[in-house]
Amino acid sequence: MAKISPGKMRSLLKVYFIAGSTNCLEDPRVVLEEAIRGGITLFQYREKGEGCLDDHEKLELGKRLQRICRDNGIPFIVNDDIELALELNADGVHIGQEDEDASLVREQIGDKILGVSVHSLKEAEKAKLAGADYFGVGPIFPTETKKDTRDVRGTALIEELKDFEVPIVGIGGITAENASLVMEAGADGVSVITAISQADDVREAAAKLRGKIIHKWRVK
Ligand code: 3NM
Repeated sequence: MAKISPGKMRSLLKVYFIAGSTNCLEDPRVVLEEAIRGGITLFQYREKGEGCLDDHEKLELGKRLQRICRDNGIPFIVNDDIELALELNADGVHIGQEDEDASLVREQIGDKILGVSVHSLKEAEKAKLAGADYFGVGPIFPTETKKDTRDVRGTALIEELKDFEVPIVGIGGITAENASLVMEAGADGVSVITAISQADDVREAAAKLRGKIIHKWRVK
């Protein structure tokens, strides 16, 4: 598999759904299927938080969610866990600044998609040199989902990162109501946990978000 092009990456980042078992109100497989029906463009398996699955169970749920993604042509990204990503032969990994060095991860995963969370121009420069395929920037808005985030900075960093020519996805407290602000700042897409996983109607929530993003994308 050749390394993903920035153009293809930008299109995949539009509606980037992230979830694991602790985020979902019902079976994560059902939630993922519904989110796909609603029009998500990329999925990240992030098995974290109180009561999250470990070892064999984490692997098994990963396999099931990956199968659903494969059956629907949605690339499957694994959060943090490089070993799991390699074992599953996932389409990519997403790492934070607290995880392994991005250039070492790039060496381990070859041409798979590499997403890196960045919080400053300096981190972005380093991630670009390491071969990041996209930057995750957040938290844009306050979030209840991740307790150890950096300070909320709004869309300022997204605007500063425009000249890097690396695709950008915003994260943190993003909803259908505020997603336009993230796109207007220059992001290529939005990544969300709560806005989709905790919705009463997951499919409708994903479709609503997609409607906002795709509209912005077309008029850009
Ligand atoms: N990373 P929600 S914020 C996983 O700032 C994650 O890097 C963040 O969840 C960062 O859509 C976040 O529910 C949580 O706010 C996003």
